[in-house]
Amino acid sequence: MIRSLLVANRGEIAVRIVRAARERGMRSIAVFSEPDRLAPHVLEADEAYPIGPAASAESYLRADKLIEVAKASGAEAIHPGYGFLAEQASFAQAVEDAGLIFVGPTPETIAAMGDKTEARRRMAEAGVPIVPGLTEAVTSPEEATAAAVQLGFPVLLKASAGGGGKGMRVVEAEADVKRAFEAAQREALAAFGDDSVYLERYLEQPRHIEIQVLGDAHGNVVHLGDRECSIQRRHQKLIEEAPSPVLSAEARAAMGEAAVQAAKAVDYRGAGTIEFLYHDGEFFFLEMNTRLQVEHPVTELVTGLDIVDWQLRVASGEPLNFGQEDVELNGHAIECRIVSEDPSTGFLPSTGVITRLETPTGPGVRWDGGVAEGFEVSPHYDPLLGKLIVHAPTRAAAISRMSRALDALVLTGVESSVLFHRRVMDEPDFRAGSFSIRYLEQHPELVEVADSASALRAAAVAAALLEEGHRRLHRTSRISGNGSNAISAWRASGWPWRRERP
Ligand code: MV4
Repeated sequence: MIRSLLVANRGEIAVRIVRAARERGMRSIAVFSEPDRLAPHVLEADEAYPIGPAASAESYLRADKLIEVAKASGAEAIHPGYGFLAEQASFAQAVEDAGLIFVGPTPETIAAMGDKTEARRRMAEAGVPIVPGLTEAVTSPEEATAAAVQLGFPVLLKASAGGGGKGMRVVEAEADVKRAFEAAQREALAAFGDDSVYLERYLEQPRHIEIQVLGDAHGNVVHLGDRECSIQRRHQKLIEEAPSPVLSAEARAAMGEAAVQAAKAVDYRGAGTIEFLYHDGEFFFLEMNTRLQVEHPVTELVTGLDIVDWQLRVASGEPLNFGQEDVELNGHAIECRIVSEDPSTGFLPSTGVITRLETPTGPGVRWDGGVAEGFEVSPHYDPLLGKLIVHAPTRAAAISRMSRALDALVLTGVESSVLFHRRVMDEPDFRAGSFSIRYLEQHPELVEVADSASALRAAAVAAALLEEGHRRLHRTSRISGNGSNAISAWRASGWPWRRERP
C-alpha cells in the first residue's frame, strides 16, 4: 500500500492525479516552478514544494530535484503524469534506485518501446501487424534507396529514437531518397542525439486509432477499448472520442487482442496505449505510449473504470480484479482539448491572465482543468488549459451534448480553441465520422477569421446581452442600469443560448 504520492507534473493532469490520490487515501505531494506557486495543482495537493524557475529544464524536468523532494517529503511513490519525464527510462530507473515506486511500467519496458525499431521487432515477434517496412536502421543513402525501392513509394523515413513526428520525411521517388535520408539523420541527431533512421511504407490518409491497455505486476493484461484520435494538428490532438466511429465489431476485437498481445510481449505494467494506423479495414502497429495519456477520460467514461486509480492500485502491487469479459463499452464519449492558442492565427500561443472561467456542468459533462480565474497562462508550458469531456448514449447525442457544453463554457483573458471546437461539432464530415489524420488541412474553413460584418454583429449582440444580464443581476430597469460590474450571458464561443437578431 502506497501512503504518499509525489506528482511530478503540473496543470490538469497533476490536478487529476492529486484527486485520485486523495480518493485512495494517499497523501498528495505537489511540486511547482516559480510561476506555478499558486497554480491549481499546488492548491489542491496536501503539500507542495518549489523545484526551480519557470523553464521546464530547470524545474519539471529536473529528475534529481524531484527525487530529492520525494525523499525529503517522505513520498513513497512518484507519478510522472504525461510529457516531461513520463517516458524517460532513466528517470524511472533513478526513482527505483532511490528506493521509491515509479507509477508506470519498468524502465526496461519504457526503453524498449522508446526505440521505434526495437518496438517494431518486438511487436512483429508477438504477431502484431506492423506498418510494412524495416525493423533495423539504415546506415547509408545507398541502403536507404535500395530498401525504399523494394518497399515501393511513397516511403516515410523515421527517426529510430523518435515519436511525435520529429525527424520524419516523406519520399515520393527514388531520386529523392539520398537528400531526405541525410536531412532525416540531421534532424534526428538534433532532436534526439541519435541519428538512426529507418523507413516504412507511407500511408497517405490513415486514421489514428489507439487501444488503452492496463496490466498488473502479476502478468494480467486487459484492454479498455479504442479511441479515435485522428483530429489533430501538427501531432497535437484536438479531439478524441471513444469508441471510434468506423471500427466494426470484428476490427475492434482484433485490434484489442493485438494490443493485449503487444502489452504481454513487453510485460506491461500499469496503463499504456498501443497506437495503430487504420485504413480500409486494415490496422498496423505504430507506437506504444508507456504512460497515462491526455485522452484517458473518454475511455473512463465508456468503461466506467478509473484509470488513474488503477495505476495507483497496480503500483501498490494489487492484481486486476476483473477480466476482459468484464470490460463493457457503453455509449459514446468525446473530449475537446481546450488550448490557449488562437485558431484564427494558425494556432499561435496566447498568454495572459484568465479573467473569467465558468465550466459547464450537467449529466455526462466533465471538466478536467488545470487553470483558474486569476491564474496567468505563461509561454513556458504546454498550452492545454483543460479538457471538456462528454458522455451520452450515442455519438449524435454526445455531439449535441458537447455543443451545448462548449456554448456554456466561458473562458476569457486568453485566446482559446473553444470556437474552433464548436465549429467542428457542426461540421458535416465530423458529424458523419468521415475523416482521417488530415481532417484539419482538408477543412480550412474551421479556422477562418470571421469577416468584419459578422464580428460587428457579434459585438452588438454581446453588448445587448451584457446589458440584459446586468439588468437581471441588479433587478434594475433599462433606464436605471449604470453598466458597471456587468455580468452577462455572453459566451466566448460566440454561440449564446439565445439567438438575437440585430
Ligand atoms: C506514419 C504515417 C503514415 N505512414 N507512418 C506521426 C508521428 C509518429 N508518431 C508517427 N506518425 C505517422 N506515421 C506511416 N508509415 C503518418 C503519421 C502521422 C500521424 C500519425 C498519427 C497521428 C497523426 C499523424 C499526423 C501526421 C502524420
